[in-house]
Amino acid sequence: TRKTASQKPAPKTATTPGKAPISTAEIKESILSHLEKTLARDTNTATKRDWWIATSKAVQDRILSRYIDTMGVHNEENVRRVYYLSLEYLMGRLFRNNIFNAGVFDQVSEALGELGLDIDELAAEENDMGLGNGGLGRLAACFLDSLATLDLPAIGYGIHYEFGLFKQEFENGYQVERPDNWEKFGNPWEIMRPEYMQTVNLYGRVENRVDEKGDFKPVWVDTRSINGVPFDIPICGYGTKTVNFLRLWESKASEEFDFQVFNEGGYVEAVHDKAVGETVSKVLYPNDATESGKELRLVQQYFFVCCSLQDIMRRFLKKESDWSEFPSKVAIQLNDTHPAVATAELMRILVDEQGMPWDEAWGITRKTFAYTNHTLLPEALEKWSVPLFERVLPRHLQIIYEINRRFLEEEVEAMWPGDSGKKSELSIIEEGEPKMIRMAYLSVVASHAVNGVAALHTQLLRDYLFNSFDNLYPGKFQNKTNGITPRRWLLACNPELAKLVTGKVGEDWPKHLDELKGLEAFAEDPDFQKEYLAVKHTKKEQLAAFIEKNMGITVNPSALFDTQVKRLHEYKRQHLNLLHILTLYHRILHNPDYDMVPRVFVFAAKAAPGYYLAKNIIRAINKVGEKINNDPRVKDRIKVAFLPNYGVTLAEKIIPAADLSEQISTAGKEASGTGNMKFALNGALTIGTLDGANVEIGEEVGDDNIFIFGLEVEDVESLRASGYNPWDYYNSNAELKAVLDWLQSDAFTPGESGAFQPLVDSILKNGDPFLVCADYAAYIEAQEKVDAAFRDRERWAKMAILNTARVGKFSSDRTIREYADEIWDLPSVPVK
Ligand code: GPQ
Repeated sequence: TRKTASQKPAPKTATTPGKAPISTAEIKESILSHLEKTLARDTNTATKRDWWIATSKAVQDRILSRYIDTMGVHNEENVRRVYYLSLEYLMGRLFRNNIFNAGVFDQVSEALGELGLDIDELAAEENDMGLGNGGLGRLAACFLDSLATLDLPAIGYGIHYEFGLFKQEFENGYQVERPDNWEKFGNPWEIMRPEYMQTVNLYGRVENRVDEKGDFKPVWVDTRSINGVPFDIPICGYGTKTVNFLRLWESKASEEFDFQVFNEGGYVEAVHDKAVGETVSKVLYPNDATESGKELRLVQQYFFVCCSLQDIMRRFLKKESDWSEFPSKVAIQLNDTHPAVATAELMRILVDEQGMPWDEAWGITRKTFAYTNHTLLPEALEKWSVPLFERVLPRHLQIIYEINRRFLEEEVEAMWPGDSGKKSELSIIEEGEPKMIRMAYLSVVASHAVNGVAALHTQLLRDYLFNSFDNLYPGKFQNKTNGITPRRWLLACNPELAKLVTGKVGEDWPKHLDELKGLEAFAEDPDFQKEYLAVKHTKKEQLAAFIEKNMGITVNPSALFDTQVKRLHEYKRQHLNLLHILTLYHRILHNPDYDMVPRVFVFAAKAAPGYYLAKNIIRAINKVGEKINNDPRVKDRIKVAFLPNYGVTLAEKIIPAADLSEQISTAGKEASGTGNMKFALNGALTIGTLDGANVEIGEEVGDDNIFIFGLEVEDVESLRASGYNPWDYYNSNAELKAVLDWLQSDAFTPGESGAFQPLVDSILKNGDPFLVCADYAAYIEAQEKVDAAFRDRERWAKMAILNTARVGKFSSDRTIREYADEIWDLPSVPVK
């Protein structure tokens, strides 16, 4: 793997703004020094992993000196900060990103070249930091990048899971899950900070005491405690000096042994008991947009919220003594309802521990929190059963009841006097057996701002889920359309396109993505079209090589790469895509000369381990793909590659190579989507429904440069209201009938019939909840338009270029600016 050392180039010093003035020689020296002094290795025995760590440490050194400068400025100026609370962060690999953002890419790649090493090979040594499930976790990671890049003082808080999202393998088409021990070989980017350890109390009971003045004074007693130790990951802004950090809590058993067991000679038993406290941060729950209601999950939520709030208060009290100043220094953003118990925890600290009157504490709480909703799906709306919640957090339950009582008796009563229907509709506590706490309602009531993540989604929140709240609290609901960081999703993952773009619009676009507009002028320029298509071809060749090497499937880089990568969910309708594949296959078998643009269907998706229908869809795609890939009659017009183990790193390989981006959710179900933005930026055309941010992507790129099809939200509603029957579509569309029947046969699993019965039943017998049949014909027709457009290479090139040129809006820098201005009231603090 080591190349022969190349010729030594002239020493180089960076001059671009934000780049550290460090030379190639200095970086090289630093790498060699870390190899020896951090890893105790010499150059002869060093493995690639050693070089990866040594290089990371050399880069980290640069980042840490800026980090110290940033913290110095933030502390000295006693700045207002935003705290982002999220149970998920899908960071991916940090190596390239940190090298780019620290502004030392040229120096590092030259230094490695001189050492006979390849930067890509070293990057590949790093495990993905996969501490999240899907879009919600990746959004948090993009936001951290933008916050630092915009010089906004921000700290992310989360959990230092020992096991991130499971690794996915396929066996006979089935998804198999393997543990993701991501830190097995260490993590050069994180810093453990035992000095900031916090203690968390759980369980126990509340004693209702009365104080000297005769006032009710609840005391939470007989609790069990665990500790949280933070690990900090510096977050380096691009082209700026700001370095913020992500603080992740790891649970540790508290030092207090059970002394009775201990003294009775039960030393080993006492130590074993301790280990239970360390399970809290063991593993990320692998559900995306479904709540599971498990006790350990609630403990995780409270654990990280409690540690984070104590940390926030410790920082606040270093500079302030007046609690009324708290909301002027602290803005807390709740990434969905997962950290919503923070609202009750802040009330508990202020009222119980600081002795503050309720109303004053409530005023502070409401000014401090804001809440982002990421879904309308009922199965994803978090609810905790009251008995479970009471066992784990008895005092917090009382506080939530009191919040609810005042909310109903004061606010709801004032708006709808005497209306008990309104009270039960809006109550934070849902009546039933058992009673449930509606975490979304708690979050709305306890926050000063609530936002959706795309214009359509926010409108639907206001019209349906939170309609009465919107009437009660005019102006509280806002839209903040999601975004993606252009550093990772173009500059780093597609250096070929980045270079081409920079040649036309200059080098500011990674910080000012609207500059891409400058490409519009070249959309019809034949030379530019050629270069643009050549870059796309290069990325497709790279992906083709990857597919060949990892899956043994040969694909033609000139074929249309038709891509759907995202979590596996019925509402995202990977099975609609599958029906299209089957339709093409069916046509080919009935007409051997069927004329179609050759396509490579690329899938990647993980299914939650307990989501059987999603797993059945995975197996169906794998098995149908296997048959098609090996059927000589197809003559390579169709290839299907379902790449295992989707994650950030795989996305970085697939997205730049895509021609077509499948965004085909049932209208009204996808809150925003963010993959859709990454694809469009990299010049893939979207085939999609008018759902989530697809609507806004369409507005930006123009109707001629996107393939929109299918039912819209209103159509979905009226179709349901008029009584939807999937059999009507089945009986009247011969192709649909044929492919569904085919799926029910054993054609794709010889000797094993009924393998995909769950999938077919969900469509035909169980009422087709996501309207696959209703959208089938429109989808097939839209795909025919895609086929026609792809044949005209100039037209396609123009459309693709206009996609790249016109999606500047979807930079997460724009999103974060809006949060900072409209929710957080947070000024930038440049670090000199
Ligand atoms: N999202 Cl509720 C998740 O990734 N996980 C979740 O648990 C919930 C939502 C997604 C949502 O489905 C996408 O439409 C969004 O683009 C994404 O959050 C970020 O807002």
